Amino acid sequence: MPRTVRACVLVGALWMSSSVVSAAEPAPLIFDTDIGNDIDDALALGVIHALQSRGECRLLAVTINKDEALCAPFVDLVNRFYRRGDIPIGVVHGGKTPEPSRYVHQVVQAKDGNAARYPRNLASGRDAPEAVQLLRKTLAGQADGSVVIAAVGFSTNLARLLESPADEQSDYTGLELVAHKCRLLSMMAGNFRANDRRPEYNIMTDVPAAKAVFARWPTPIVVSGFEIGEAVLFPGASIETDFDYVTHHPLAEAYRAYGKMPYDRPTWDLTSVLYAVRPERGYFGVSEAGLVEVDDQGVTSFRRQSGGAHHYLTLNAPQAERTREALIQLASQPPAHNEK
Ligand SMILES: [Ca+2]
Repeated sequence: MPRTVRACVLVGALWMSSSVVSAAEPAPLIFDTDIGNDIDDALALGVIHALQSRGECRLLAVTINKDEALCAPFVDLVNRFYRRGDIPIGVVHGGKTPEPSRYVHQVVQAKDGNAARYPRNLASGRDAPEAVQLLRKTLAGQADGSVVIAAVGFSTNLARLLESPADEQSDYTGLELVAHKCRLLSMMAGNFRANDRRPEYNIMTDVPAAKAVFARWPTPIVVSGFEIGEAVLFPGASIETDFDYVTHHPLAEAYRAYGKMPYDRPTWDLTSVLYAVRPERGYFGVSEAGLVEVDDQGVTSFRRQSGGAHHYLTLNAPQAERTREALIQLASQPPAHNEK
């Protein structure tokens, strides 16, 4: 057995055994996101906060792979809204999609009188640490085999992490850090519907990075393909009613800014977060083991292989209903009262 395959099998065994105890231990979670492009990233961040309030995860850091200066302040104000304004935020340098977001500006710059509607600590992403440095620092401080990464944007930051050399944060290279510290990578990426050769946005936007992650990432990867989120729509009616427990809700305001209400948006990134924290709850089916491959156009394919480290999510009609209900409840859950 080649060494890399054996390492995957060993990590896979660790993953299986640790998932049994995950109900008692909050999952240490990193959220890597292109927040600011589509609105599902923003709702997914709300879902993470709700899961943390329920004691199921602990958000260690958010790293952003959309290269736009107001995305980090948006994440910061959402974290502040959920009373967790001290969560570190890292930003990509020289990354993809620098164009302005359709919704973060409206929320970051919203005012009531002369005061910012949503208080925040960061004025600009330029004041935030670089993402790979933050990933290295965050991973170095965690227990071996513990960290779950939910990656719902391009693979820019994660590919650079794998390439990173040892530094003052850790004697490990990036690849070694991931192999030692991570338990699971849950990604929104690709397209696994039969006979559908369309490239998926997260892959297509940074093909070399996606190729590198699927070829080299040393832990199990579970992908939520385009078809999963597309089958579970988040209802605009929920935005209109379930978020009214406060006068101004940053996620509802972002959703209204993103598109003409009322509209229902696929839950792509929310599904990936839900699986990352609750892998054992049966919201989804999981494919056989295999390998995800990415071609030069960004088209993904899946090759079954015994002992392969990759799986993709599947979804039947009852699962779609359960997932939708869970995501509505979690996204609209108010902040916990006693959180920092
Ligand atoms: Ca996204």
